[in-house]
Amino acid sequence: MIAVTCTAPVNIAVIKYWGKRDEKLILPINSSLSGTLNQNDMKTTTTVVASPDFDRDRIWLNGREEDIQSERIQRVLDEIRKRAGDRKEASKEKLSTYKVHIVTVNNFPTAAGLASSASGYCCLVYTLAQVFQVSGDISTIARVGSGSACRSIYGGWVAWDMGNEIDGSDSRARQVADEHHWKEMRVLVLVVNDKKKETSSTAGMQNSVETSKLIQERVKIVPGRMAQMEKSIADRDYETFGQLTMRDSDDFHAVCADTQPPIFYMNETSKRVVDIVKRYNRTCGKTSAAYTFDAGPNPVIYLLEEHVSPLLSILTHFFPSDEKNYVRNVPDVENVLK
Ligand code: 2P0
Repeated sequence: MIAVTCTAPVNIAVIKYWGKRDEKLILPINSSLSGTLNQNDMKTTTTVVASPDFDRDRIWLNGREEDIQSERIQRVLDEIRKRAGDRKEASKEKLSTYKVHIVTVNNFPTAAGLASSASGYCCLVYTLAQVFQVSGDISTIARVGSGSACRSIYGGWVAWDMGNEIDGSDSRARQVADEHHWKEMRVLVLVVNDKKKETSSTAGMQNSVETSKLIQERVKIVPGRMAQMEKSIADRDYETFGQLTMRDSDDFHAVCADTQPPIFYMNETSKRVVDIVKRYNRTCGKTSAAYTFDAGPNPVIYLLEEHVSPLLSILTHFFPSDEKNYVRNVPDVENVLK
């Protein structure tokens, strides 16, 4: 029996991935770039036990058994088993026949637009790779679990190059700068809603590719933006980094609104945070905080350490933690419509 436990953090994109050219292999229509959060913050922890005595594969997510036959989990297991024993030729055949029991937990809300599939599939693939002794680049295996997961394989700043090959072999993650490169950078994750999102990323991006005209414009813009973003990170140029981050988030949500039926991930609270960040930057006389929103209403703010305390006090002034105040200030649509 072999048992391995690993953790993997979430990543938050500053150039967003939205749209696939191949649904099965998970090949994107544009490259993307993200920061991987610290291991101690939002993360997935996965334990894989492999044994010749198990009669079938099983998986538990946050304490509940899930369907192991899910297409994506099967794809990941197939890829891992194909490459099993890379490190030790002798055990290859035997190892790949072992069945696995997988236990995985997130320490943050699952499927609320907080990149849970990114850390989840990254952690699953990384842990399986240790158990089955897989060597080499495993970001392409994480990618077939969930696109954004390939970026969590590395720390620091990570690009997912879209690639050109039809088999996806060059659609993989690449570390742009490691976690020590921009020491003053901080990330605030503001949870305004931890419920499961209504439109999954997978379904949402498929609809966008099929119905949005704007997405075609976005794919033309992204290559230039990726180059500028990489340079701003290399130069630790916050002004450019922050402007590009907010612009790309705005463009991504414009594409969502241009989709049929339109997708609105941001809510009134999200919009108020955008306004607060813009006003904060005006007061500072320069870009000092940059918001970005994924497929959900929760704002993520990239900012340098010196701005964490002042911005947090402004945010807690407008959004006091008292639940009643929060509801009064920002009415929940469901309550209003009752
Ligand atoms: C990103 N998102 O770049 C973008 C921004 C959401 C908005 O990657 O179908 O869960 O599993 O490949 O990876 C969410 O997409 O979708 C995502 P699949 P995934 O972080």
